[in-house]
Amino acid sequence: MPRAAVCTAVGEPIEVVDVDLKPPQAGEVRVRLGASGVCHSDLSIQNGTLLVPTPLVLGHEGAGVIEEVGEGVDNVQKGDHVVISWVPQCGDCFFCQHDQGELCESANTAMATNGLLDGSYRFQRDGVDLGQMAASGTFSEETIVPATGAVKIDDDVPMTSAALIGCGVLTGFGAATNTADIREGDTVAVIGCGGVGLNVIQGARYAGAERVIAVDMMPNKLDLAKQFGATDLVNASEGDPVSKVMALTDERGADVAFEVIGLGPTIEQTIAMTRRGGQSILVGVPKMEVMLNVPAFFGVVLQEKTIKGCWYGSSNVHTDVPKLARLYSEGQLKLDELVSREIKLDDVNDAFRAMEAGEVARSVIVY
Ligand code: PAD
Ligand code: ZN
Repeated sequence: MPRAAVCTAVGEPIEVVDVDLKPPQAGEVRVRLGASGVCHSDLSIQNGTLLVPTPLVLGHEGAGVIEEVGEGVDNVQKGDHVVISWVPQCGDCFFCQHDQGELCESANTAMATNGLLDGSYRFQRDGVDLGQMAASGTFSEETIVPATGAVKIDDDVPMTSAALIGCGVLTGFGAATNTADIREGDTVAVIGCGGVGLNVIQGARYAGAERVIAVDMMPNKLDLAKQFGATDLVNASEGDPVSKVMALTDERGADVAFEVIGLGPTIEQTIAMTRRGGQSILVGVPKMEVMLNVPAFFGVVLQEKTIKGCWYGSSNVHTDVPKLARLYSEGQLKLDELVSREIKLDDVNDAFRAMEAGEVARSVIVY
């Protein structure tokens, strides 16, 4: 009987309780979690920014060890270390075949129901079905995931670091290296330097950006941004960040600007600080009712700006997860520096508080 952190309803504190877990069905695996990062998207379900059916086991940024495989599973076996992908990528659907596995159709039912790929549930609490966030449910000592959502990595990557690859790193680094087209010598701006934004910064430097202008309201986040490769720091609590970025770029704007918070006003700032002919990449997940207010002619057409959404760093998890693990082992990717504090599953409510207060890059639950 694993212990798991359950979101019972929007606005309610998370409850850490014993739950039942059914055995894996065909094409599924049971994973004993080693660690799980606490991402803003977990908080967004608890506070109602992201509206999904409740109750459910939260968590979608995890790594662990395969304990049991269901019928027909051949990509992993018992004892393998895996990163959990919150978009299980089937490899066969239209999107996977068009190199856009992050949009894999096989994940649609799971996303809508918080169940597994067929919409059925593996977790129960007191005989009542429990969903699991994005076919993951990593805020649990154990979980069942589709085998296509378990990606094998080398055993030498510590669990705390491996877990972060599963969302914040894959999304942020991928936003810079896959979603955007950053050229050697570019100037990039990043609004929001949390667990995801810091990875956009290190990804942008990896992609060849010469200057990375980090924008945040918290001095501690700007210090971290510098550690992750930012060359210029803008504190958005001290005046309009758009004019500051314009001043730093000969009034032209950034070649590529990223929004990594999920707020209407900062999305508009991101588009405004993008240069003519440049790219605005939207990563942060806004409340569902947020609409963009951008002048279509003067703001987009005349200026030939590209405004592009980013889902899961436009990543192919089956190739990008092992690549990121390798970059980490070679010392080319910072992961340990993202771990602000290691916590217990019981501390998840405090991890949400610390995230809202801007105290942490990532809290990581260690099992
Ligand atoms: P986080 O809370 O760690 O970071 C957010 C950062 O934004 C913090 O450093 C804040 O200080 C900063 N911030 C807040 N308001 C402002 C402001 N007005 N101006 C400047 N800075 C500000 O969150 P995170 O990094 O875990 O996640 C960031 C977003 O990315 C969030 O919306 C999350 O849901 C989303 C996300 N999207 C995907 C995807 O596939 N698109 C994947 C994972 C996470
Ligand atoms: Zn996430």
